[in-house]
Amino acid sequence: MGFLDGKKALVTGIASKRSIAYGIAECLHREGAQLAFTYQNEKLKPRVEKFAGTFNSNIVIPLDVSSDEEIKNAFKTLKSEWKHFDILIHSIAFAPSEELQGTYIDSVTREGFNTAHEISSYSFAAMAREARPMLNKNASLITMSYLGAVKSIPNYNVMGPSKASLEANVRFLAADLGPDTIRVNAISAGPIKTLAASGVSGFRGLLKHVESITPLRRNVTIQDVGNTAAFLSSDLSAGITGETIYVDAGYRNLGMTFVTN
Ligand code: NAD
Ligand code: 0WE
Repeated sequence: MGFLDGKKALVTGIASKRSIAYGIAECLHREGAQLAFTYQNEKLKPRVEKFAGTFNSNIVIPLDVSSDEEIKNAFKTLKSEWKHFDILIHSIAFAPSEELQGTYIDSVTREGFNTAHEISSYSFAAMAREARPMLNKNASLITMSYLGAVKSIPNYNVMGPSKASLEANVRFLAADLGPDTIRVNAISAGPIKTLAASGVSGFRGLLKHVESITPLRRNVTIQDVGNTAAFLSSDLSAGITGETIYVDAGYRNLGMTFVTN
């Protein structure tokens, strides 16, 4: 008996076993949810098919969120498998790598700004709209954010404004879907070494720094994030919507990062 028995979840954003979406899939599966998956491109297709198999799923759908057509088609395909579903996991972000280094003011371009916002924020609203007619009562939509939404973090640059936009997106979607008893929340995770993070120079140093000063004196894992996603997916969190929940071992509440003990 799991607390997600009988729920159906669509999971986006798996690129590897280290992906946050993979940790979320593990926890949703453990609690009894049935899963469906999307993959960004042909290169990722066989990998995601293999992971789906380990979660007893054979629903694997192409979805590159840069195309409105693909977003529409993904939900059309899902509908041929499931008439209705309960949980949508959005775990997708992208900005051009040149814009994740140097100062914000010098690296940001019109095109990079638009790309980051489109892929990392707009796509969540677009998916929510397509999913809406298929969502059951008490459905839960979850996206992934980062502290750069609310604080300036070196090199995170244009991703910061795009996560701020994503968190605002969560509040507006929560207002629209709340009357249908559909909830929308973000999880703001601490840094985790995933594919998206491995391209970032100085990421190891960032992990070491966080580990040394964060209240729990450790980095978070994809299982920490997955367990919170399972809670937010379930009726245990029925009173929470429009919220950004921090899964960061306490980092964001530090007022000073100077170590005294
Ligand atoms: P990841 O590289 O494993 O996952 C990123 C995913 O985004 C990949 O599966 C990729 O296929 C997908 N993606 C990118 N562009 C896409 C597009 N056009 N269409 C469809 N999919 C696309 O990395 P991750 O760290 O698991 O990232 C998942 C989410 O978690 C992102 O929103 C990221 O901002 C967020 N996040 C990551 C961290 C961290 O430190 N790793 C911390 C907080 C939040
Ligand atoms: O949201 C993210 C990473 C998102 C991301 C990563 C990449 C790398 C490869 C978006 N686009 C790209 N584009 C690429 O070409 N995180 C929260 C992880 C992260 O990224 C950072 C961080 C942290 C934390 C970048 C700089 C500083 C800190």
